[in-house]
Amino acid sequence: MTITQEKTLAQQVRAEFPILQQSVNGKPLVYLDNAATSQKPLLVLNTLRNYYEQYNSNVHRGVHTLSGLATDAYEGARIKIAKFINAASPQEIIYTRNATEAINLVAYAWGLINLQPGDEVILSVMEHHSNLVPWQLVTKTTGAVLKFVELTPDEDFNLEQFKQLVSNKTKLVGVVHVSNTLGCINPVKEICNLAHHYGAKVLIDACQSVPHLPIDVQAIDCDWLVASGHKMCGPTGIGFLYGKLDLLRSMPPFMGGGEMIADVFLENSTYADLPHKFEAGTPAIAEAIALGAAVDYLSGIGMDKIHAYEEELTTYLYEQLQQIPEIRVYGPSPSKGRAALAAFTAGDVHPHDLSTILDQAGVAIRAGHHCTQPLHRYLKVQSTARASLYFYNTREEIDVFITALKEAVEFFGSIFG
Ligand code: 7TS
Repeated sequence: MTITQEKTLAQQVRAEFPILQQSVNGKPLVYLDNAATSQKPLLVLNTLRNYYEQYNSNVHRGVHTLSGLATDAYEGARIKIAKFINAASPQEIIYTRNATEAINLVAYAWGLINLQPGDEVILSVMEHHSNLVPWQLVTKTTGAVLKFVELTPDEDFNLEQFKQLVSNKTKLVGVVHVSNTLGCINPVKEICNLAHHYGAKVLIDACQSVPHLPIDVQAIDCDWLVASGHKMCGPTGIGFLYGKLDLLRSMPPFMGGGEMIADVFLENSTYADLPHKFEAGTPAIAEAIALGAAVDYLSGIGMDKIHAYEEELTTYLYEQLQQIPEIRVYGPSPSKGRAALAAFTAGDVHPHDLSTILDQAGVAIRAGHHCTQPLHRYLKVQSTARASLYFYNTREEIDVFITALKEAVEFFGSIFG
């Protein structure tokens, strides 16, 4: 893809994101915090508004017209999500509040009853807290043991070490597809193959991959996969769990209440079929429908196109950062395959200070541990600054960011140096 085509994609879509048209601190907003949450196109905003203006109603409950419309749209969005990740059936898609809730669902509904004392759960040191803490809680209760895959010297997933760790004792492997800090794209298909050889199940945290790469759950052959709607142009408050049908069928409900039952008696109940068994209570109806619109929007552009565009943009970002001697970027180089983000430090300058100065230039980046505290500890750094891109970002925005970053580094250098 040529540079002209790159610019064309961002330019084509830019006007559809009203929030990006504003100034912050007197400067045009340069939004580079997409790994935390993405911005929303008009299609998604209008879908939310239309729902509340035209057919707001509870789903699966009434036979009246509005309830029928809401139910059709809610279930229609499920079909779109299933197609988007190539699930075999929409029944394999469970709506959750976010990826965190989806992981907790698996940890509690599957982990609590399937893990025994001495069983092993393999995670990696680069996991987001949401793919660590639920497993800490569940292994403490069950007596299962946590094991961790570390990094290669170039700060990538250590597949060779994983091959040594996985065994007949392994019952579950939980791995992030794209690290929100290192930007590495992990070999999830190979991880699934190896784990399945030993009869272990695999959960993929796809929070940072579903918004950016084409995903095919059947090709990956994962047992579960989770994502958050708000990182893929959708609203907050909605995410999903994909699970293989038989596996989801074998799992007991996570939460009890309305919507998830077949028959209720005073002492016991029978449960609804998938996916409703896991969707207790009134769901996030507007948000689910709007997530369907986000999927339409992304599919309309094409995930291959988004990925190709972001690859070039990421390489440019990485190269520009490498030009600043004080900057240390974490994770593998783009030649090894890298997602659209870069976490970095600038000598002794505190990332929060960097972020504050950049904000004055209208540039939004994140500073902190990005909910990967163990990874930061492993890298022997307290916190990092992170610029994360999406397909509506341009080279010119990266130039604005780099210029402001250089000025900030020089400013702090003149104070401390
Ligand atoms: N997994 C990964 C890899 C993530 O990046 C995040 C959010 C989550 C799980 C949790 O998502 P949630 O929607 O359930 O909260 N990551 C970030 C981030 O990097 N900055 O803010 C949130």
